[in-house]
Amino acid sequence: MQIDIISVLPEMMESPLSQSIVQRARQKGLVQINLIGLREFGLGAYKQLDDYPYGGGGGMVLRVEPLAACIEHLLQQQTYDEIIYLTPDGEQLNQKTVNSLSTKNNLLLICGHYKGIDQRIRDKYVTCEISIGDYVLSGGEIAACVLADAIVRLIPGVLSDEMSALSDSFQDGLLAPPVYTRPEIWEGRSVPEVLISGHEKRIAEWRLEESIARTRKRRPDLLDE
Ligand code: 6GU
Repeated sequence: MQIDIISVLPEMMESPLSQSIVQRARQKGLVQINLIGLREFGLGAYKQLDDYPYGGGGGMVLRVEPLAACIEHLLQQQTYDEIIYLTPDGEQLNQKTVNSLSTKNNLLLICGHYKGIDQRIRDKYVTCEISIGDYVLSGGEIAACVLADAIVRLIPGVLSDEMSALSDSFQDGLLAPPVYTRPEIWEGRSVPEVLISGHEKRIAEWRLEESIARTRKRRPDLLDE
């Protein structure tokens, strides 16, 4: 898979996408992530990227021409299955969308900034608009890292069988059950006896019950779906 990310601040994403599971996936060649700085496509001597919104109001808007030039430059090298704009007014991200995106080959992510990007870029190029929740971030970069991380861990070969994403929260529509490791007793608190019993069937039943109880308490909306 290839994930290209356009941003005014590409450096912001270097560290989060160069650690842990995402980094291992990149080293194994299972995903290629390219951070593309928009600045070099800026206008004039000052490489201008933004301008005042027509009709007034506060904030700045990313102009059409630098974004269009950058996207067209990339489109000369490959096509994309989806061109995704990260924006708080997008569709809220969930595991189902992540699962679906993890089956694609080429994704282009566009990070918004300031008050957003000129609507004409969205009309012409963007196939999918995603928000990571009902709150406002300073830019799309952190959201792009969230999306890329969630997608990359689902690419076959990225997680070992033991780490399998199938036991993640949400993957079966339920929150994950509690987990424990050594020591067996800590400050008088014991690990649930069933987990030490060695009974695989009882352990599986206990985990399912705990998952359902936790989901009912914290996220009853998930049980309705
Ligand atoms: Cl994708 N971008 C910004 N700027 N804020 C957000 C968001 C995205 N998702 C939630 N808040």
